[in-house]
Amino acid sequence: MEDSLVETKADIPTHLSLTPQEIIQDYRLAYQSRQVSLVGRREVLSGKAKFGIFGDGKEVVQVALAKVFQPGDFRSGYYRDQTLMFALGETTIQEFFAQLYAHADVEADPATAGRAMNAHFATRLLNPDGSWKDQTSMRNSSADVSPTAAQMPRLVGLAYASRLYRELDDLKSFTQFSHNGTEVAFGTIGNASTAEGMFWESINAIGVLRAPAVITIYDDGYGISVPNEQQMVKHDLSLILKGFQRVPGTCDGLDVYKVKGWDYPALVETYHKAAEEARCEHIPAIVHAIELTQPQGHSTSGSQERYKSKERLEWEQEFDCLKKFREWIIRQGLVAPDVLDQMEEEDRQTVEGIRKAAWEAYLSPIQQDGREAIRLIDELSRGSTHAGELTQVSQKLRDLSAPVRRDIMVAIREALVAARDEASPARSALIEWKSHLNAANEQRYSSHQYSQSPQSALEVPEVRPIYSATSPLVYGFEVIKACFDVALGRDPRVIAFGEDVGKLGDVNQGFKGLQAKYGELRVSDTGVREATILGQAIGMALRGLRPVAEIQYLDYILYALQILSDDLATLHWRTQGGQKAPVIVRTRGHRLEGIWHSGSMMAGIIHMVRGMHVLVPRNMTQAAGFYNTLLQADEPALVVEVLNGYRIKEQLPDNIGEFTLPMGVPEVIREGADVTIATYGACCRIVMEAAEVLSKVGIQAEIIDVRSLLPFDIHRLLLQSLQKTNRIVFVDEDVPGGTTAYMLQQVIEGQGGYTWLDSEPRTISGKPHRPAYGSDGDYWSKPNVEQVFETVYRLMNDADPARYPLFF
Ligand SMILES: Cc1ncc(C[n+]2csc(CCOP(=O)(O)OP(=O)(O)O)c2C)c(N)n1
Repeated sequence: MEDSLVETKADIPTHLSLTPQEIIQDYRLAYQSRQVSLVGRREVLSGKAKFGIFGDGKEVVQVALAKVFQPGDFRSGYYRDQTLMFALGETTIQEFFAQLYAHADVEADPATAGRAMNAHFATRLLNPDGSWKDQTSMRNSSADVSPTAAQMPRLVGLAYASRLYRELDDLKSFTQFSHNGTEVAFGTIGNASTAEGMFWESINAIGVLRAPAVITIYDDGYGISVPNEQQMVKHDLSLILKGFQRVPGTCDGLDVYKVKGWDYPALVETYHKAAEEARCEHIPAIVHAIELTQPQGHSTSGSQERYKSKERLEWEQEFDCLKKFREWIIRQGLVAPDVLDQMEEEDRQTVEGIRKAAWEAYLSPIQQDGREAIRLIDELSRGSTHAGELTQVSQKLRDLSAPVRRDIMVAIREALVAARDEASPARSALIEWKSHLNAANEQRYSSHQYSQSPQSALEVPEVRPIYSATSPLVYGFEVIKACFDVALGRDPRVIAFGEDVGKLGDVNQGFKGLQAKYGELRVSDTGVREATILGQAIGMALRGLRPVAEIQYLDYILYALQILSDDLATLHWRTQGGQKAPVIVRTRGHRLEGIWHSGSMMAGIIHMVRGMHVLVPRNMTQAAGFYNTLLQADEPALVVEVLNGYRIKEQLPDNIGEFTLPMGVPEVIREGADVTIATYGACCRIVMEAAEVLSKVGIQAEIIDVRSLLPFDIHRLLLQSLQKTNRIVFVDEDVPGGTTAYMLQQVIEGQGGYTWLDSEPRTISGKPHRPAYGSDGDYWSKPNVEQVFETVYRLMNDADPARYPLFF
């Protein structure tokens, strides 16, 4: 043990006043959890479940941790936490098995409704109508994701929210989320996952923000097969975490505890200290739980004998935390061994009983659907000339002892193919029932990608901007600033942060002077750490705040893209509406100068963040309208402002804080009858300029600013324009086949635009490489007026060469 690390004691601390009953209850819970792992693995190996990952070997740490987890606290953890969730009463053993079987019913698996893999935990933070529950009366868990360490960024915000609730007086009334910031956010992570950059970025951010997080590292020496020697310098996390260690008496840094993961009394005391400091003083902590084991290996898809030595496996048996816990209980004389044996036997039976109930609950509705399919197919076969074939189809289904829903759909399809030449009431009944099944499964697997609540962004009523004779002409950045000024003044939950957002008011001054006006906690600077800026926002939003998180340039969103994609965008869907994080991500892009300040990789983004709204306003007034809409909604969104728009003057609406822009509604910014040009963002200016030139040669282009890529043109305005012009061109700065191809697919396939085309649809995009530097680099890397003009003219020339002869 290093001197500077807080040492834990081996004896049961009397001041914790643990009763023998409580200790035995902890043991039994840990024992039951071990049984769940053993039985769970058996279920996978026997084919009832597809994959299993379990928390065996980590039980004792988790029962100790659960003791300090209070109502209002949050967990951000990973797949090893079953014992913690059982101990908190937030996941039942039956729910655990339901998830293992992929029981797609939110009643059976309230965490993910069968949508995520097994051991992906979450509590339901929302009422069925999408409104928040009272978090302070529940023990809360954010929803797990599989990528290693991806639970860490959101932990930053979950913990930091406590600081905001404590230090901002205007938030004191939000007692549904916090009681004076006394809530602790508990993170868990495996030793090997600490090799991820996100772990270090998060630890650093938590330390800098003085966010009350207690992070447990379960150290079992391996990451699947790779030992610590190949994971981290000095093979010992506590050693390398030393630099983060708080100097006693100061608030700077984290407390780092190192404790044996099988040593129950030491663990109890460690968590008691760590949680107390975090809760009362907002001092974060890391608990490095060492000497842990993995009795069944990493998961059901491999065997640890292939990579662990005989000596290591023997050591693991000897140091199994349950074995050690049991020995300690007996040594302490808390219970006689034979009584403990009897309790274990009872617990084994309990777990087996629950498993059985979970399996039956999972299978029974599917079997019921199977029986109905068999009945309808048998009905169809009566009097059919294909009776033989149809009977075979229904018999195949009948023979399956544990059908899945796919088997039923396959049988229906086979039956309909067999009876394709025989129209009959029985066939119609089968077709009707098939659509009923499809609709049910659509709901089962695809609901809640976006908000279904009355606060959906699509439900926010449109309020038009009001202009008067006195509406001033101001720079674009001043429009943004005026909008956020109203938002911050109106709602104390609105918290803005990012690199240079605080003192400077962002690099383009959209928050100029607002930190001075609203304080350092409302408008803040952050370190240069995009993934955790986003994580900070997710955690805060999960705790009822309204973060506006800034990524300084669109180009740098790639650092946060994994968290955007895996965590934020999937959150509502992967919990089937159980959680939401209405984060507004603000960034700027498309056009400035050079390779990493003028990116417009919109297709890369929109394809990876389905579940979020992606808005691409062409000027700052439009951006402000989107912010006003989003601040009334309960959904996450990304707003990409146009980088070169801050110094362009716009008229400031009189109702800058109130007017709203609808999502998914394009705007016709120039009318014309010959060709439709769909574009967005900075390209609007270029296309408008090209349209002027086109008009000089007799071509009237209708220009539509798409404004919102996700959702896209929900009222089919582009189709209406195409019906008029019969020609369409898509323009943007992304790579060829990027967002232009997406828009083309939406209109030509999605809206059925192909039937209205008189000319081939065209796309105009940037080059496949990144934008080159300088004005000429930009001109030859991105769409320009000449290119738009020539492409559209050629289109018209193809249609009517006599009227539009080539002259270039
Ligand atoms: C980003 C990412 N890379 C790789 C994986 C595959 N993977 C799953 S678990 C794991 C090892 C994790 O080891 P550790 O953090 O020690 O946790 P343990 O499973 O041992 O509790 C790996 C590499 C993943 N899920 N995510």
